[in-house]
Amino acid sequence: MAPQFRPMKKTVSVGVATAAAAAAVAVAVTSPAAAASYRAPVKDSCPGAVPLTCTLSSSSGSSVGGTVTLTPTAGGCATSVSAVVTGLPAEAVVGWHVHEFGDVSAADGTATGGHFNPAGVPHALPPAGERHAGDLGNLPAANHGGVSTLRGQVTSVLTTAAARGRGLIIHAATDDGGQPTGNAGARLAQCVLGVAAAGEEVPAATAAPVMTATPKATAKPAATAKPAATATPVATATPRPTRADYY
Ligand SMILES: [Cu+2]
Repeated sequence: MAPQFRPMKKTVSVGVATAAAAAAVAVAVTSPAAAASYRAPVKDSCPGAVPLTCTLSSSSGSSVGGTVTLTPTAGGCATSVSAVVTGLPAEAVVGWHVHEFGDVSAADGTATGGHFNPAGVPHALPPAGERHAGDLGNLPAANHGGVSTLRGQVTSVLTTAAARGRGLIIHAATDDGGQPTGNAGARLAQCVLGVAAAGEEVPAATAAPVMTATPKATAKPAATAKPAATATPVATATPRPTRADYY
């Protein structure tokens, strides 16, 4: 059951303080019991995770359309983004972002406001760690049919809980990372990130490892042939594929 604990990511961020602290944490984590108590206070639980879907409507006179999906990963603390965007110029590389508002009432997309940026940090391109939560960077180059396809790339600065109900914009130009918003030009398509019918519940999984450490409280000790064995649903701890921060 030891292998299920993967608190390394947090260990790093916490351990940065001093080498001594890092060493102490590293030692503690080697013990499952210690790991459980160590994880508890760490912000590693991201409640409200939910799969989102967004059906693009053209704006600014374009014929751009398509669908975008956001899927929670890492216990809801990161998001896997996929998209199929049509109607782009062949080989175009265009910027796209999650914008502040889920208001698509303006024909030019401006009612969606600026980039979603709750942390108030500068604009940047992925994988920069400090960037707008809505900074998705650029879509892959469109093919000769004008279709850009993206499959499951992870952004660790955006949660689906935060993105829910906000706007998404496909731009006309490449996001060059410049301030304040990347010079990505006109807004060619827009949509509102809504809850997908596919699945509602994505448990705030990360709390699980800590919780499952004590379910020995379950009665019927003798009844079940393997009380200890069943106590290890720790395996359900969500995988943390976060590292591939591509945006
Ligand atoms: Cu934008």
